Amino acid sequence: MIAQPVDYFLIVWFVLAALCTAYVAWDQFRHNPEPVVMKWGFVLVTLYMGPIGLLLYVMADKEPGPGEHEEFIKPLWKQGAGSTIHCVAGDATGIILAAVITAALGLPMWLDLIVEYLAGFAFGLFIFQSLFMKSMMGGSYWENVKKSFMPEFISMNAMMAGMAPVMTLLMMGRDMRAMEPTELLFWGVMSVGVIAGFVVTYPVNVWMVSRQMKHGLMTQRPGETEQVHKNSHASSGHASAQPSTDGHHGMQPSVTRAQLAAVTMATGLMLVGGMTFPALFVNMRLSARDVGGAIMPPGMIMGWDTPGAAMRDMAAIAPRLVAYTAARDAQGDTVLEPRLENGVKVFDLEASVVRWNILPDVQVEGYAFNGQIPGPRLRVTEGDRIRINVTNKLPESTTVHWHGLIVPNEMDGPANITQKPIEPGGKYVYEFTTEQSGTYFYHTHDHIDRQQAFGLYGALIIDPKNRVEEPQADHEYVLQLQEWLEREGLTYPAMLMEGALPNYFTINGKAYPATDTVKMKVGETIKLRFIGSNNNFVHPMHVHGGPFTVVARDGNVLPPAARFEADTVNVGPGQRYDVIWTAHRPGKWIVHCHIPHHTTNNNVEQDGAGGLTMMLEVQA
Ligand SMILES: [Cu+2]
Repeated sequence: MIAQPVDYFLIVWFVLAALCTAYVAWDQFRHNPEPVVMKWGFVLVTLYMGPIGLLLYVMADKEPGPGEHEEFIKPLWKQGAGSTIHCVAGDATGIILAAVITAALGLPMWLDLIVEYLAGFAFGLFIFQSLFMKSMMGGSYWENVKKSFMPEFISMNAMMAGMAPVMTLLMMGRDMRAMEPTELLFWGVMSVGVIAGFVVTYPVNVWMVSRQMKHGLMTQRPGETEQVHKNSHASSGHASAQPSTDGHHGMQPSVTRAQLAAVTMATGLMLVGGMTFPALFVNMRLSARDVGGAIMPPGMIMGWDTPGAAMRDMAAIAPRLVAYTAARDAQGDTVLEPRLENGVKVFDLEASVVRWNILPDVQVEGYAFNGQIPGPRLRVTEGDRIRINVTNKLPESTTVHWHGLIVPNEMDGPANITQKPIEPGGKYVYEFTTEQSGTYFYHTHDHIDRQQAFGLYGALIIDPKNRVEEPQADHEYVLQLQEWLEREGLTYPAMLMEGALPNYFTINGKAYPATDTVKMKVGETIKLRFIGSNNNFVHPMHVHGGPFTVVARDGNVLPPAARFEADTVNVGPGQRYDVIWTAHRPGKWIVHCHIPHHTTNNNVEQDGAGGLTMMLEVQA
């Protein structure tokens, strides 16, 4: 999926890699005079290293003019490049195949690296290195496997020393789509890993070629068989590999045992370092199945002991999960009319992933009941029997809790405590008789810090049987608060955690200036029902233009003697306050949170405010 700017780069990269590979393959098999194993080596390496593979091919190996290949490939740096190519072709193929398989099997990263090393070594030794040696030297395949073992071991150690940390740190960084072979980013990381491996193992290969431990590039003209070729080199003298002192093509390594032991130990240490270094930064016990595909908020603390569940909890909503895009001006909190079934008021709620505009130019991904944020308003009367059919279309389990209500325990909603969570695609029926009245709300009670932060809540207003008991006003407005974290085109659950603090704030799913304006006349009253449907902050909600009277708290009407005047009320998560405000003077009177950051949109004021701000427009 295209979710980040790097995805555009990757598309360009892989188009170029495909073109480069096609060219190298065509040129190698049509024009370039060298053994078939080497032709395949360049083709594979160009596939993995894209334009860099092409660069190596034309600078070091492609015959510049007829008959010039022998002379052209003589310099040591080119021989070293050739030696590295047939090492990387085999090793990287084994490593990449193993990476795909281990991701599918869900093996932890530390085990991935070991399997990848063994697969890379096996591919390198049994296919590229031994076949190449056989084509150079003749002799039996197994003789060549034996001769190739040490050079391949040294080269592979250096290759993996470069590739392992680059691969691991990029795969398990912020954007863990890199762990999923179905994502372009996985293949991008593999390419960067191969390039890093190439760079680290190149000096080792140059040394081994200079000591005649490995062959680099060579020339093989059409019509020459391998064996004839070997003889012709010995006789005609157009030796093309690193010139050997004894004048024929046999490998006489000029290396001491001490040198070989020291280089082997050094590359072995590089390998161990490369495979353990990432464990300083990332949790290598996790697998693609644990966290693959997750994109984490910038600034989240992820240590080598951060569990996969913690990462999944704080990860962005994957944009491809969006099932419904709401209209730009769609409203949340619309009243859902029940249908009557044998005297029971029945509501249907469906939770799904939506795209939602909190401002005309700011979209978020969210979790919504019935495609709106907040979910639809349920309005019933005290004593009603109500049934709510909940369907879960989210990618994770969920439940619904009826906040503040006296209900049978199995209707209360806490996942894994009073009920089994509703699995994706599942249903659950909540049914109870309302015994209270006032301002209430419903919300998810499964992974609440994630799901409610994404918008999975709605108002539940219960009118008293006897309406005269309720403080009256000319107008009524329900305010449901929420905090959002939206960065770089992705929506993360806002949390009081490092890296997860919110940067947008909404009343009924909209940030000012997209919030509602209520029109009133001087002398009229309005009942504001504040609902702390947000997850993180106590919002001191303030009304301009004179005090209001607090008439109810958490759904309970205060007796007249307990009601009080105020102009600011602290609405904490879960709390509700009903206040009645009188319009004394004409004009634009704002209702807003008194934490000034909460009246900005991503730290910017728009039309004088932002976020948790709305307007009471009073006419004379
Ligand atoms: Cu606030």
